[in-house]
Amino acid sequence: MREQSTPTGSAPRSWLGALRPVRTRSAPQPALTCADAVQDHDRGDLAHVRRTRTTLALAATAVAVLGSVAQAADTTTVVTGADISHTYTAPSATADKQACITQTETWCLWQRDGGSAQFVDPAGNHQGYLQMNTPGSNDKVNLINFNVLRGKPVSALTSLSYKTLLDMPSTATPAAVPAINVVVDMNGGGETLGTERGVLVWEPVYAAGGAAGVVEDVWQSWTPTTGSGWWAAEASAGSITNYSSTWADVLASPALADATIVGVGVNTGGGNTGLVAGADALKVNDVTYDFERDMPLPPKLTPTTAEQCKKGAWTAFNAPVFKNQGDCVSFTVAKG
Ligand SMILES: [Ca+2]
Ligand SMILES: [Ca+2]
Repeated sequence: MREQSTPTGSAPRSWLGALRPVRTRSAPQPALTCADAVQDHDRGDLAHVRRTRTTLALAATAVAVLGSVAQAADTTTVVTGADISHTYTAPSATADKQACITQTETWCLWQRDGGSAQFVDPAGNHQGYLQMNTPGSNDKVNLINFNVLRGKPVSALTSLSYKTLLDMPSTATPAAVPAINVVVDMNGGGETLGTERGVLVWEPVYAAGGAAGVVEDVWQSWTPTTGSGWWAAEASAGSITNYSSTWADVLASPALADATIVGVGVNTGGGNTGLVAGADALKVNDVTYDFERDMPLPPKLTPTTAEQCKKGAWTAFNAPVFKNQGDCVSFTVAKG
């Protein structure tokens, strides 16, 4: 895994007005090992009210209505803090790790050392995401779903995508955005921890665009199943050529022929000092996990007359949000 930056006083950051540390960048440090992809867990307190919704994609519905060839409908499931069934912070907590791989656990959050994660919604408009913070060099955060595709062969994962945000001023290097972790049981039959546990990792920095392909302060979409950038950790190490492998390479690896999936999720590992990053819209085959902060929606405020836009009143509207008074007026005119 790439590593970089010296600690530069990354105080906990708030989306709601707290001052952020001055952005600094340090020279890249020698890479740490890749052995810290996924391991243990402990209990935290992300307390949000659970709210899960599932929606059928309109396109898929239309296909059905038209009587075309049937296809699986994509679904979206909102994931908030209340959906995390297990949270842990201690390293090498076998009991925690074991708990996460039982069928009763779904989302497990691991926050090692100073690593932390929270579901945020900076604009308060349900455009939330999972914010991942690793202020220190050994900090680590990952959120893994231990039920999706559980027990299935690795080949059952046919499509994988997600979005990342490098939230500046991060003090980590620009390419340090959350990675994908696919936890596997190397010999199938249910993970027994230790030597059977492998982790297949995909990181944007190793994708075709390299470090230059990761843009600051912009949400970027990645589809790890369609390009290179995979590497392997723990028991799966050596099963593929690190960093240049495609998902097809993973599936073709003899070392992974009997491997089954234990869990799929997002991770920021050690060596990313000062990283503040976001992850969202984790899509595993036809299911999208939409990370959101659970909070009441603000009332919808939409102008109906141009007069309502004037004297600064345009700033109060949120459906839609306007850039200026003229924008607001134009909207009302267009609406008639
Ligand atoms: Ca096994
Ligand atoms: Ca979201």
